[in-house]
Amino acid sequence: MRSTALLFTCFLACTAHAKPPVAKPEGEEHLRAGILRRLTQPRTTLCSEASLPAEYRLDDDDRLTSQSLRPRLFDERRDRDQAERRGRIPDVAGSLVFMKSDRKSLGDSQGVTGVAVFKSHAVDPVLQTTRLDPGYYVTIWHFDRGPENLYLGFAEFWPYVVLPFQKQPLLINGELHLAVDVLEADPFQPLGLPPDPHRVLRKELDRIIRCPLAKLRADADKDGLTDLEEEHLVTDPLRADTDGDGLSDKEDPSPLGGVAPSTPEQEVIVKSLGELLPQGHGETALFIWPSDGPRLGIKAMAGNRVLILRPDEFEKYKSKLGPRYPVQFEVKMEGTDRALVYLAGVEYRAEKGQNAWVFTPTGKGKIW
Ligand SMILES: [Ca+2]
Ligand SMILES: [Ca+2]
Repeated sequence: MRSTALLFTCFLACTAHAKPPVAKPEGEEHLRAGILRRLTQPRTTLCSEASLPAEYRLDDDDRLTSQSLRPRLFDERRDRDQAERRGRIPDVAGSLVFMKSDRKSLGDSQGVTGVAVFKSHAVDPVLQTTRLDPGYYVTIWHFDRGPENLYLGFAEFWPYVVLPFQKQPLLINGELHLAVDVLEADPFQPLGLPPDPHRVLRKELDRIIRCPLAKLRADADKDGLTDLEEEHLVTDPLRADTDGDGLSDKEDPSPLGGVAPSTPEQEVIVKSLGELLPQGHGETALFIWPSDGPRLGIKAMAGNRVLILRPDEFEKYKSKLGPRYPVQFEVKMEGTDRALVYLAGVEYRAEKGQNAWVFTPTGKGKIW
């Protein structure tokens, strides 16, 4: 009788605190339907744009329309030093645009000790090997709970460039206020070299964008990626493990792929993407690989994340989120234990040793 009562008590308590059941791997059809549905939904824009009030505008001498002027900025160097002393950003490391910690810049926020804007490739893909078009993140340091990193939903030049000078209060009434230039890249001519990396479609200087923090923070499935980040990763914002492989979207190096390799070629693919992609400088870097094959679960990729998209999904991705350049990747098998791999401009000889694949650069360009 006593054990029955205990059991009943436990049943109530355990039910109340039960964790959701572990997701089963999703079928390809279900995964694909979700990806296509999300890619056909309109893109979310959370920041509204207006003219920057005259008192916050830059002097002509300070006028920044190009990144090439940034090294001249003493304030920025000082702010960078400050950021480095603070230990930088634990989750989203990238390049610092500015950091402010004076009371005037922090606006009407309570319990906030600093605000920084960083650029990162966490959800905006690396262009093959060139790190153009990083996305913008804001970091807000809270006195009682440490730093908070929030994605702003746009990449540099798509269409904004966040200015290193910020004269206005940054946090007002639950919104982030940022001085920006509109230098909208032409999607048909996005390649080029600094200081004019893009042909500009729309140019408007001295703008301000206002981004509601509560909306930037929204994370419906509580997996640590915001709804906005998930939109750019094409993951399901209502499901913490989109591909059902047991790894949450945030931890999963291939959040749209869950299948284990079942052929030697798939083994080489998984190992190549896992080991040979160029590493970021302490930042998570997103690569896109359009593939007709199975969506492979690519584990143990230090610092990298790969989105595996079918060719038609990749076209929809570009229509929605802007032109992107997938990683160039090919595998040519020579029997079952040798292969040639061409990844991000470099050719490797892959050979299966005792239990692992070993890659050696051939020193040649691709000849097949
Ligand atoms: Ca989420
Ligand atoms: Ca997963």
